[in-house]
Amino acid sequence: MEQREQWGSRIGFVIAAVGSAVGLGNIWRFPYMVADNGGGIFFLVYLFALLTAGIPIMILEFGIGHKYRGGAPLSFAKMNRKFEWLGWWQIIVCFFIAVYYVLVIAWAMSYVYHSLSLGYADDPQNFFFGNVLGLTGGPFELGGIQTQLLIPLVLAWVITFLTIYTGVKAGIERIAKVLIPILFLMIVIIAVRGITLPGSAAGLNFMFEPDFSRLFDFKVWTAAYGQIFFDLSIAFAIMITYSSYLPKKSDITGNAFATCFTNCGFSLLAGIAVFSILGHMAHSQGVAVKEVAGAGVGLAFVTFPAAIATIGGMAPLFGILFFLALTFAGLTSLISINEAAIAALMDKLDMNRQKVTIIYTGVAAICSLLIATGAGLYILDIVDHFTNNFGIVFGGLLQVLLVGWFFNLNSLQDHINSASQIKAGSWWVFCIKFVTPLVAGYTGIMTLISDIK
Ligand code: VAL
Repeated sequence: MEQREQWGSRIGFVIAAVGSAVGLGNIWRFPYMVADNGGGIFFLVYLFALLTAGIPIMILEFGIGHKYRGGAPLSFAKMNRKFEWLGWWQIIVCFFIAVYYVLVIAWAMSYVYHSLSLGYADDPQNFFFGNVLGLTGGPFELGGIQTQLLIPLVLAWVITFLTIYTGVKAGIERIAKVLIPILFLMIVIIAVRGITLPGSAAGLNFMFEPDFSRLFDFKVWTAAYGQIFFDLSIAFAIMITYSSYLPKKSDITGNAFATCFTNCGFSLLAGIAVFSILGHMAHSQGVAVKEVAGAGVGLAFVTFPAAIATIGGMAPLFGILFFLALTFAGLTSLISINEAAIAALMDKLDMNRQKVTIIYTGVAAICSLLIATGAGLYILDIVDHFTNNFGIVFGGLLQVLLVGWFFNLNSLQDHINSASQIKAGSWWVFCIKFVTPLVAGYTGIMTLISDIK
């Protein structure tokens, strides 16, 4: 057996983990989750989910990967042979996410190009559904893939392939070190521009003002928990895989806190950037923010482009910055989603990185081309719903149940604490054993019931 690859440095690992966590989930998904789920109340529940599930599970996953030094299936199998299937469940989730995730990156790439002329500004709805997605008829019309999507789609796969093929340190770590700082800079520039626009305060109020009547709405809880899992890349094999490349002596909890806070800080910035600009658009049209904000998956591609156009002279530049940020964030995450699956296959088949990468990315790329048709958006919405609310939430739930209740959690706790400055104490055990299973179980079951109805 070859020796397991390693990150070049601690900071390299944290940047790669942040690169995975910060993705479309933060820029594209987070704002529409806020908009669809009661504004500030969603944000509060999201923070609760971060503290009780996000951080504890990140520590757990970093601990598992680091202790057992394998991708998710191998790590779970080393804990207990009977747990291996859970790892494969998480890998299947990765596969489904990768196949649609790359599509959204392709949309973002094509919007970088269209920002030059603001081609999307006049009629953003028709532009997105007609020009970009090629939908002219009903929702299930299966049109052919648009050439303008084919090029970015192939490009996204080529970048992903080359990065993973090159390896952990020379590929994944290196690309994250280049793209992530640029990404943060771009979002800061957009947020600063956003909050200096007239009307931005109304947009921010919309994001932060809690509608307490929805505090007990299970949909808000489901959305917030689902968002935390997706957003932090937890419960679907990625963080276990990334931490399996850490050196022996590593500060597990410190790394977990750094990754979680940087990621959620980024979501906050992205939310501020998006809602302040939406606030400005609402202001210039003389309507309430609520009326412009609720567009579901289309928020970033239909509503936001229209809002960008209201900025004035610098609009094309801000369009480019926004969609480039989306592209960079998406690529470093796409790489991690595929790395989780590739590492698992390498462990299982005892094949080298290069061979597995060629086969796996080839298959995934073909599948994504197949759904990149006119019906892509609808497929995407359905797959997103199922992978998040069932695949990820139940995968996370089973993980905390199995590891928390059917495994000696204390031995893992000792391992985590051996080189960590902040200790994972009884608060951590309490969150893993009780809080997360209860909330994730409740929201998962409620969603199942409402879907069946
Ligand atoms: N966490 C990433 C995101 O927020 C991916 C890996 C799902 O987009």
